[in-house]
Amino acid sequence: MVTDAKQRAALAALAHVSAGTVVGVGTGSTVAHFIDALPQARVAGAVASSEQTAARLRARGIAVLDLNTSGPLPLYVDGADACDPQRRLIKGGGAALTREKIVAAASERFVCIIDPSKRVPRLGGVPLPVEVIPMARALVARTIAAMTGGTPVWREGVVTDNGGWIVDVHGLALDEPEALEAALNQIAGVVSVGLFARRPADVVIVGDDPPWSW
Ligand code: ABF
Repeated sequence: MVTDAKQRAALAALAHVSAGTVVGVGTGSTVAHFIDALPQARVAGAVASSEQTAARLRARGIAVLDLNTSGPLPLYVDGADACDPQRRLIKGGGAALTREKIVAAASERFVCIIDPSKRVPRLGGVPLPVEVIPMARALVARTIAAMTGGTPVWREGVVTDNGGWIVDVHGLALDEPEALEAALNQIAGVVSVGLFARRPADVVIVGDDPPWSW
């Protein structure tokens, strides 16, 4: 079952956590299993990539710290929507991509936990989420369509923890993920892009039975 696979990947990630450290924690159903098991790792605290994650951490008795005062983090653990052999990721299905990117950037090591369905030979099978400033939604959508030939679809009704909106770009050619990430980041009104190619994961754990990583 997918739930078991998510839990296996999450539990395997505990081996990367050192007692007494502050850990960055992502968002999503795979990470929820990690949070549930985290009390046994005896961490000093956690930096959360979303309000949802912060609430779950607090409910498990784990102190939630502000990234501005925590300093650099030794470890970030998060899920993904798709992962290629180079550990490049598409993230943002849960609309938390901007804070996920910030916490990943602040972390020395990024351990990504996925169920086997997320492992893909090349990125592009899932839409690419982009967080935008609300007033720039249509501008960003037009620009991305002209620039890439992809089809942007507004995720209507979703407001991120930062007050942003999400546009999901379908049908992208993702032959050069690093270049595309850089180009999309330059569009006025884009807050962040759910491509994690320039800063990929350092380790990916797949929740097969038994779990394995590369
Ligand atoms: C977050 O949670 C995201 O970036 C990604 O969209 C999602 C992974 O989904 P799940 O763990 O629920 O399968 O990390």
